[in-house]
Amino acid sequence: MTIPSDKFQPTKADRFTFGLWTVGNQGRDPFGDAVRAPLSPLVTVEQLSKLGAYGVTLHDNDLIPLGASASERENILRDFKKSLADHDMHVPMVTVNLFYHPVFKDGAFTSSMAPIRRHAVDKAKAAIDLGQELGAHTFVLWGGREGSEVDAARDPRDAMKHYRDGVNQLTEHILANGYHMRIAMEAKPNEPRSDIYLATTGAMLAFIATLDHPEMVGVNPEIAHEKMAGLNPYHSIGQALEAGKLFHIDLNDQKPGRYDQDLRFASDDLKGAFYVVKMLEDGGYQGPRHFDAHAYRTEDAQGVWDFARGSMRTYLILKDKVRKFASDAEIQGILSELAQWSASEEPFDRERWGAVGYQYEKLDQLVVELLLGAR
Ligand code: GCO
Ligand code: MN
Ligand code: MN
Repeated sequence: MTIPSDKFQPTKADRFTFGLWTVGNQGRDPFGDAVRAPLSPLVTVEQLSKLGAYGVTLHDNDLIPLGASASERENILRDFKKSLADHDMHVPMVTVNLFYHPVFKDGAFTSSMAPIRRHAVDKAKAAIDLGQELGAHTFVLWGGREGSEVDAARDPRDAMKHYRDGVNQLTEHILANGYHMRIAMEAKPNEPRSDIYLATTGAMLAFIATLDHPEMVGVNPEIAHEKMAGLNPYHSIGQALEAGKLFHIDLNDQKPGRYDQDLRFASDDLKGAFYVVKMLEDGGYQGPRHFDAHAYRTEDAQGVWDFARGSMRTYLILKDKVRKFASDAEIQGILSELAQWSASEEPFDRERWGAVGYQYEKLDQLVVELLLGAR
C-alpha cells in the first residue's frame, strides 16, 4: 500500500505552534554572527499558516521592540492582529524577555537590586497584558538569568523568596484584571547562567505549591532542558501531567552533555520523542503542541521552513506510531500480562516473584521495530 503523500500534512486541528524566536533565529552563537536575515512576524505568521500551523507564540520584545512608544505599539499590534486574522492564526501563549538587556545580567525576579526586581515584575505584567490583547491563555515564565556564578553573592533562600514574591504579584495582576490566564513556569538547569534556580520541572512543582495561588501556576517542561539536567523528559512530563500541572510544552531535542542546542524535535532521540508524544496523546494534554527549537546554523531561509515542516511532520508520524502501539497485538499482549501481575492478589512468594522474567527485552525490541517501520 502506498501512503498518501498528505497523510502527515499538519492541519490547524493539530494545534501546532512555534515561537516567533524559533523560526526567527538568525543562527548567532558565541563563536559566530548571524547567518540569516531577520524574519518579520508578519511573514512568519503567513508562512507558518501555509505549512499548517495553528499559531505562534512570542516574547513581548519579539513583537514590540524594547522602548517602543505607545503609538508604535498600537501600530505594530494592529498589523499583527490583521495578519493573524487573515491567516487564521492564533497566539495561545506569550512570554516575557527578562534576559536580553544588560540590566538583567544578574537576574530579574531574583536580582539583588530591588529596582531591577520591580522593573522585571512590571515588564512581566505588561507582557501578560499583551497576551490578553492577543487572546492568549498561557503566560510562560522562563527565568533565563535567575541564577548565579558566584554563590558568595546570594543565598538561594533569598532568591526563592524574591522569586515567589514576583510570581505572586503576577497572579494578583491576573486576578485584579479578571484575565483568563494561567502561568506556566519553565525550568532549565544552566545556560546562560552557570546555575539557574529551580533547575528542573520537579523543582518547579515543589516551588509552585508554596505560592499564593498555586492553582493558577503550572509548568512548561522543555525536552532539551530536562536532558541537559540528565533527566528523562517522559518522566518529568508525566509527573506534571499527573499533578494536573502540564499547562504548556516546549518540544525540541538535545544531545546529552552538550551546550543548549535547541535541536529540531525528535532529530536526536526518536524513541524518547515517541514516548513524549505518547504521553501527550494518551494523557489527555489539551494545550498546543509548541516547538521551541531552531534550524541548524547551516540553513538559509528555505531551510528554516524545512525545519518547521519537519517538526510538525515528525510529531504526526510519531502520533501514528502511538496508534500502532495501541493496536499491536504482540505489544498489547505483553502489556496485558504485566497488567495482570500488577493487579495480582496472589500471596507473596520470594522464590516465585524473584525468579520471574519481565519480558522487557522483547517489549522494547517490539517498540524499536515498530518505530523503524518493521511492524
Ligand atoms: C531557552 C528557553 C527559551 C524559552 C523562551 C520562553 O533555552 O532559551 O527554552 O527558548 O522557552 O524564552 O520564555
Ligand atoms: Mn523553552
Ligand atoms: Mn531551551
